[in-house]
Amino acid sequence: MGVALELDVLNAPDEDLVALKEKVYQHKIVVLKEQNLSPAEFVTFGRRLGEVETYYQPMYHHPEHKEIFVSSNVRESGQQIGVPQTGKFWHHDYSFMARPFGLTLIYPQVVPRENRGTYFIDMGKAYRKLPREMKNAIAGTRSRNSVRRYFKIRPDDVYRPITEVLAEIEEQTPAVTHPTVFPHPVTGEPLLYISEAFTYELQQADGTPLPDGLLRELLAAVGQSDPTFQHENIHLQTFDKGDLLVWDNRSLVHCARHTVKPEPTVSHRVTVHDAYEFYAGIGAQ
Ligand code: 7UC
Ligand code: FE
Repeated sequence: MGVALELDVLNAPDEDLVALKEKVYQHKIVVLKEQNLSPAEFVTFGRRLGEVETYYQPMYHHPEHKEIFVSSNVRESGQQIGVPQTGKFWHHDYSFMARPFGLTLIYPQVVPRENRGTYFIDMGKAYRKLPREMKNAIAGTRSRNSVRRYFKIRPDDVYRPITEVLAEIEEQTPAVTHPTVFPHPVTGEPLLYISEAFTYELQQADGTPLPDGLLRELLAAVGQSDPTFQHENIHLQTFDKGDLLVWDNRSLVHCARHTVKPEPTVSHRVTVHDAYEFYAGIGAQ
């Protein structure tokens, strides 16, 4: 999984960007080396790839460019910018939303010395390796997804009753239904679309819930419940300063590395809808 590429992302002709996306669909992660982009230029690059999605919660926004999601534990003149410790759980970005995006772009700004990198699992490959009985058990089923277990308490939530916060989450981001398995719109590869963080139930096509044990078994089989990150499906993608990662958010679940000792880390993210439906027929139900 993963391939490195040199590309002048702002000046390359459109066909090079089409080729870049082809590489992302094929190799799942592309690392663009030696990038030197301002936040505005990072957004411009995102726009060249498709429709940029702005994160639904302003707490994550870059102060000048709301299209940039900031993950940071570094205070700037005493101020918290963005949100610290994001994504430390297995997930696809935005799978708790009705219309997730196909591409995630991460541009690390402050790279930790140790503990750098992000864990990934290729859920196409993981699906292929599942025992036949498990594939049969989930054929034609769908998954229910919600952000509720990983919603971050905001500074303004202090002293609010938890039940009020929970009600707000359900109202603003009601649970969504997606197919448990769908073919990648470009490669046709079947992708298992479940995550430890956001998927809370599998159901039959008629809405009948499947036993919780099945979801747990699937997550364990693909490597999403291994606390040691030693499962053979888990890939640690490292990066250096100047790297810009583009990955296939349909195929990959990812998990931010658990830092043993806290080190300064800042990362900018832009997310993009490509020219294809996330999966065929999304939004039609
Ligand atoms: O703070 C976080 O870890 C954000 C997470 C709940 N959502 C990221 C996403 O794009 O799904
Ligand atoms: Fe993420």
